[in-house]
Amino acid sequence: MNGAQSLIRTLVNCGVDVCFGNPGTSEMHFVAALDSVPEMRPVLCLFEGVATGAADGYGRMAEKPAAVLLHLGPGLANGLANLHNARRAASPVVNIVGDHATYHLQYDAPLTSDIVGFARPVSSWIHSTKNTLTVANDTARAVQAARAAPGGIATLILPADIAWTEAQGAVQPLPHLGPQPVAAETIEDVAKLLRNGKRSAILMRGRELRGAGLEAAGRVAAKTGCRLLCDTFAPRTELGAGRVAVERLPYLAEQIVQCLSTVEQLVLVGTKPPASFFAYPRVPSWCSPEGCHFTLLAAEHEDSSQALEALDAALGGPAGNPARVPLALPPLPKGPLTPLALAQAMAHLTPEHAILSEEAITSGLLLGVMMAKARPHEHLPCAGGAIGQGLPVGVGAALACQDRKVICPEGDGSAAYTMQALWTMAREKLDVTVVLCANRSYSILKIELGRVGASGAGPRTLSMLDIGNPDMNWAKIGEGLGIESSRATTSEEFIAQYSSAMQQRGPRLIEAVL
Ligand SMILES: Cc1ncc(C[n+]2csc(CCOP(=O)(O)OP(=O)(O)O)c2C)c(N)n1
Repeated sequence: MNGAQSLIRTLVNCGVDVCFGNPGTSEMHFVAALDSVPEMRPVLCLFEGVATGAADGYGRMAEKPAAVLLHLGPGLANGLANLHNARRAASPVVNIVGDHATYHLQYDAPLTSDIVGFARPVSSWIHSTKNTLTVANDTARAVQAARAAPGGIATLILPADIAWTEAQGAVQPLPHLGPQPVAAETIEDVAKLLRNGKRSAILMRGRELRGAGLEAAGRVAAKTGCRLLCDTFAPRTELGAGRVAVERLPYLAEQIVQCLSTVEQLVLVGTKPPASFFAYPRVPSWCSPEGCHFTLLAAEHEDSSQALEALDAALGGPAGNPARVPLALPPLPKGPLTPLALAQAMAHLTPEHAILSEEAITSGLLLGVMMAKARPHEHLPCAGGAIGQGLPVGVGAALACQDRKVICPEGDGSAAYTMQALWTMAREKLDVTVVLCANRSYSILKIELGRVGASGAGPRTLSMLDIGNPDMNWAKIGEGLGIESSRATTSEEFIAQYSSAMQQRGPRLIEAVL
């Protein structure tokens, strides 16, 4: 068994059995080892940002890491923006970066670079394997580090000579470093706080926005009258009819300020006090009211669901009956295809249990409103603000949840960053429907141009925000990358195409011309 085989076998032993990658010469032994470990599913991505984004989507949905295989520093650099998003989502990712053979580095060949320097800002753990005696243990440590609560990016650098030299064999997984329990005193303190008669809200972001944690939060709110809030870009939320009602913080600073204006005490669960996404002249970055009291119920690495259940128990009294979201399906629209019509049609037709990897930017605003009361589903937004993650995250989510429909509402500008994901969807026959919101513009930046108070904008400025010259033909791009694709210019056309996509399995692209 060589180092590469030892590494891949150990990954599989540790439950990591999907690898998104884009290899080069220094990773050829890793690639060659794939046939000797058939339990590992390799997924070729044509751009590294697709591989890293797919690993983010996979990690969010599978709650265990996928591996990523990248080609030295430049391959890693191509994948960094989506590793940044994955870090913000606290997704577990085992990030394997091939390197030159150890003895070759001294010659400073063209692809030599500071891999650790590239990896550091996004990684919770970095290690360069130095010999074949340790490669298996290094791999087990990488998986342990990626999975350690709340989840992070473990970067393992694999020199080519370590990959090709005889190694000691594979090892078994190390213990899982799961979330830590929250101290009983903290629970008691928060229970007391929520009984002091002040106007309170609980702000959530992580695991507690699903399942037992969310239910417990609902009971706490029912007992105490506190509001339940979640971060604007909480990485994975359960939404739709029947779920415990949670208010999502708005995107714009002044709207967050308004939303929080009456809050006297804010209980934080795995998150920070809200701040605005960007700074704007004369608009505060800090969005909480003056004098607001903050308390941390659970840090990101702590067991927030258990903390909310314990809080519910500590509050005592009769069982709280959570406020739940009612089912309110909008009517099917007619006539021109507008963002409102698109939102109505999707909310009306999207099946239960769908996963929405959503990066529709301005076209997603009304979609969010409509989907909030649609059938129960899960929502994966761009957690780190670096666009070009919606399609890759859709790839990863579809591989993690092969029995569920994945839908990618996607802005055309955002899609253009990582459109190669369409090819991987086609190749892997993933059950993903891409709704390409073709407004031929960076619409959000037109809004931001006014908001930042930039003056003197003329035709050159506006040309930097216009992506309609020439128009990208997404139906043809999709077709060219192997996906069944169509174009809808009216509500009726969109409804027909989206309904049929919901009824069939496999990859589809609908270019919604808005
Ligand atoms: C990596 C990265 N580059 C650039 C941006 C800046 N940016 C934010 S939104 C946006 C345009 C989005 O356009 P589109 O997806 O078409 O959505 P629309 O604004 O038209 O609704 C850009 C360029 C970003 N957030 N991340």
